[in-house]
Amino acid sequence: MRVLITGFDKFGGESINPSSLCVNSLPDVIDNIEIKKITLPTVFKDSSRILEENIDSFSPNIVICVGQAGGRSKITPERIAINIDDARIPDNIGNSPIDEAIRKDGENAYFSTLPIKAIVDELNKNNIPSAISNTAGTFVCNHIMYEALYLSKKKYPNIKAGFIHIPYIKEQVIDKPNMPFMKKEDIIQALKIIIKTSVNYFDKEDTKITGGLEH
Ligand code: PCA
Repeated sequence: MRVLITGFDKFGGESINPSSLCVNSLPDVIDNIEIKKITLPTVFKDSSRILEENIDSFSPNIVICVGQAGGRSKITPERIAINIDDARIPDNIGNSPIDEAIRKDGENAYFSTLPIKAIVDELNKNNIPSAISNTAGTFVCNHIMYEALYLSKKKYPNIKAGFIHIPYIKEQVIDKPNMPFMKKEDIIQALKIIIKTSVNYFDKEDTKITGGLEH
C-alpha cells in the first residue's frame, strides 16, 4: 500500500504550521506501508495542482491531507467537503475568492472515503482526543479535501481520500491565553494511527459508531 500524506505551509500570521511539521516527521515506511510526505502551499489552486502532480507520480492507494484548525482541541477527521471557496483571509499569495465553485462539473459536496469513525475510535482508545468534524470550513483545507475527492471520483477511482484537521501545538499558544493545543508527539502518533487504520479499512465498511451532533 502507498499513502500520500500532505501538510500545509504556515499561514495567517503563524510562524509554523503543525500540519507540515508533523507530516514531515513521519517515517518513510510504517508496517510495509510506503509513505510519501509533501508540504502544500496554503494557496487555493496551487495546492490542488501540486496534489494532482503527486498523485500522478506516486500512484497512492490512499490520500490523507492534513491541516491546522487553530482553536480546536481534538484531532478531527472531516466528514464532508463542499464545492465552495469563500476566503475569510487571503491565501498565501493574496487570493480571496468569495462564493466561487471549486469545480463547475463537481458535486455540491463529497464525503470523506477514509474510515472516519474507526479513526476517531482508534485515536480515543490510544488516549488521543478525537471527534468527527462536520465542516472543514471554506478556506484552503476544504478546497484541498474537495479536490482530492473530486480527483478520486473523476480520474483515480480506486483511491480513498480525506482530510484531518489538527490543533495548534504548544509553541503557537504561548501568546494566546486559554487556546487549546496538542503535543507534537501526540499528533505524530495520531497520524501513524490514522495511516494504519485507513489501510486496515481499505476494503471494509467503516465502523458504525455515532459521530452525530445535535447542532
Ligand atoms: N489550515 C487552513 C488552510 C491551511 C491549514 O493548515 C484551513 O483550515 O483551511
